[in-house]
Amino acid sequence: MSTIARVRGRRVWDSRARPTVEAEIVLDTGAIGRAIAPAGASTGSGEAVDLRDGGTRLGGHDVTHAVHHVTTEIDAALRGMDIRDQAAIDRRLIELDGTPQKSRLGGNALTAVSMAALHAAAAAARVPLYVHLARGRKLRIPLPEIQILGGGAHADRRVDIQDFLVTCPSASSFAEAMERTGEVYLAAGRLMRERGHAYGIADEGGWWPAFDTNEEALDLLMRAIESAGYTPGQEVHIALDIAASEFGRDGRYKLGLEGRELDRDGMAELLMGWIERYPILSVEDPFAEDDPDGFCRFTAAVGGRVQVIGDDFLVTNAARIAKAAASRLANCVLIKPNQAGTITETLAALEAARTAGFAAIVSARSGETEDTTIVDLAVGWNAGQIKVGSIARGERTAKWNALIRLEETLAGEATFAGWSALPGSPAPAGAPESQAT
Ligand code: 2PG
Ligand code: MG
Repeated sequence: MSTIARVRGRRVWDSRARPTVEAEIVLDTGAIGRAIAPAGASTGSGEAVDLRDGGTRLGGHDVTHAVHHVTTEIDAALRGMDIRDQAAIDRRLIELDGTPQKSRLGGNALTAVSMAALHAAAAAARVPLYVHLARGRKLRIPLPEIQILGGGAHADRRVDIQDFLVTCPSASSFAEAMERTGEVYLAAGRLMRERGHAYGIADEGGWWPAFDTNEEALDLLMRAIESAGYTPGQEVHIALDIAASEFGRDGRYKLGLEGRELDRDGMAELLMGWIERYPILSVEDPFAEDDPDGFCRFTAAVGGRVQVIGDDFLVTNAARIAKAAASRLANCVLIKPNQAGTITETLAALEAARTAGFAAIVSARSGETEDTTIVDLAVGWNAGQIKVGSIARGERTAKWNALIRLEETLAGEATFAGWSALPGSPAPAGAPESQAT
């Protein structure tokens, strides 16, 4: 048995030039686990809360208190614990924090420590993290959803819709899906330049959205797919993250770019019109987190042919997912470890999704680092899908390139999830059972 000898926090930097928390766990054997907490911009009100220093320094985003908690209180509480017992470690973190949304010690502190514990356990077992997580279960290489154009809170609200993504379930491999996406991304860049609009990129690496309407962005994406030599809806499909909580409240949706306000029905009509006209396979957060009715009606109308994802609304929370399942509010859930705050709660959310018959997408945040823990979670837990932002910028490519390597390593053992990852497909063999990791 290996036990925790020391836990240490460190202030490092994320892709938005903001400080974030790195945790390092050293075991009595000398083995080390290390992980970095990511950070969201379009956050759900129910998710674990990052502890930020506030004030004026570094825009109030500094994390010195959260880092201090890791090195003092958390270190003292976890020393001597069995590294194999992730559930007990996470329970102790939750009890130590003592608040419903982890606001005392910080969701950022807890996420980093919980993920570091997972890495330390894998290091102690001398296996890659995904192997440690898989426990002999059959694996799939996840289907990626990849951003081509940014928007919403990740691009100064230059367009209302947050993510214009592509997904390639018809690809024969992950590597092929990436190649198709790369062609589309480059074609979109060429088209933006031709319009005189290649001004740069948004938070997650997608092209900066210089458009007059949301539909203009969709049209450009269609043309990019075609100009890359693909047929939209065959080789390449469209996925959207509406992130409607950012502009919707009390059943009203303010499309700032187009200067109009829609009610719930108007919003549904707009989205259903897009689904008719564009090869959209997946829609995330089509309604705001305070609008379960909008979600339910939308899922009832299009859930048979489109993946409807709850993100801000479900916040990687098992109880919320179970409730959403009962009212058939969505058919897919986003899984973000730092929304839950610990690995054990993240896995519970994934299990709740499985029980509900929902598909699942392990997701990065808009503020990211080189940390690739979510790649191991997606593969080891056989989540089926992954979303990491665009195909550009190192904090994104760190994850994609790790998956390229894994697909190669696991050739013959793991197949590319492709269509099987989408809702309505039979549950994958080897779905996680109720155990800590
Ligand atoms: C989302 C994520 C990632 P953020 O809404 O799905 O795209 O954004 O991390 O800002 O919540
Ligand atoms: Mg989202």
